[in-house]
Amino acid sequence: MSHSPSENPPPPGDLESVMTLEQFIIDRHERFPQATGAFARLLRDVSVAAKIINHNIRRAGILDVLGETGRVNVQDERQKQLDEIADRELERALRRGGECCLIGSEEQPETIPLSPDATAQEQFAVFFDPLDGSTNTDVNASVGTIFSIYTLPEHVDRDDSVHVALRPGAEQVAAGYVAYGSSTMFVFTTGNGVNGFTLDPGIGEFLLTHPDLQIPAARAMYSVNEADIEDFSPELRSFLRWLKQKDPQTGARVRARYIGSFVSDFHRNLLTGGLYMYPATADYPQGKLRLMYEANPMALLVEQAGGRASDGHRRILDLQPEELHQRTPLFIGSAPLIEAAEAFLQGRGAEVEGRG
Ligand code: AHM
Ligand code: MG
Repeated sequence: MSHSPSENPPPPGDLESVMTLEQFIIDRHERFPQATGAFARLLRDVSVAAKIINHNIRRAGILDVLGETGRVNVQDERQKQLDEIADRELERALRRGGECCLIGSEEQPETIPLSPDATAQEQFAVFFDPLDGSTNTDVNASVGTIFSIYTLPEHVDRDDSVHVALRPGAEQVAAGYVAYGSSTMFVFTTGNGVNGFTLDPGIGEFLLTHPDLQIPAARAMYSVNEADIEDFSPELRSFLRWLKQKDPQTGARVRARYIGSFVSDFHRNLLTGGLYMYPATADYPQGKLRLMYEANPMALLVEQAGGRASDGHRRILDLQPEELHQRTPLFIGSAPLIEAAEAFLQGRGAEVEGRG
């Protein structure tokens, strides 16, 4: 069932009729077996870091933390001050919590072992993009945090943990994102549906506002950096031409929306229907987005919401990662649109229904 904001909104100030993120995790305990106490604490740690990051983003102009640090990260991207703050807060929260034995971040060259002598029942590995779309921070546009959670087998040697943790996305036990938009939302899955929580800044709690999210099949929005069109393959250009035709059933036309912040573009498309694409380009021959902390977590979310994620030929969640910062082309969104994209990219565009 897709969420409708007008459906029985709670009366203002009536907090008894809404559920906090922590209550939700405890209440749904039996519905996802991996939701042990340790897992609940791990999610709490991520949500605490999200609140601190949110606090910094909301005061960014005042605190003068906008702009670059003067350093570049391992991927030759200029780091912004907020990138560093977000990375530090996530690492701190996960280190303090003690449930996580390994992290991998977009802002760090290598995975970092946190607690080699982990005594927690589970040994969680968490991969994250601390501040996705961070070029948007200087212009007051929305950004996000993305996270991906795996469990490691017991008794993993510290030196082996990195290799053991690089597993296909289908093995994630949970994934989610935080969207710092006109409100701040925490959206996650444990492989049993997708639920969205909105931060009530007055009480500092994430409240369940978007239960059981399902991505509409509608050809509503498409998100791609079309400035790169000269780099796109003829098959991809054909797909774009097809996409822009009127829907043969409804007569509706697709709209273009590209914020340049994957979390924000993904979140909008999840609510409205549509797709996000970052194909291979001359600048990024393997695609721009990273498998472990961008494509995989969003792929798990979109599949749990009834959508699909592909590199154009293969399901994202089946890709075997070789290294932490590996990139992949990405086509993600409503299932019929991703199926059509794959058909065009694989030279089967003529089979796609409604092709004019
Ligand atoms: P980042 O993680 O360094 O911010 O890079 C990923 C971002 C995505 O959020 C966004 O969709 C894309 O890069 C925008 O790239 P481009 O400016 O090439 O369109
Ligand atoms: Mg990113």
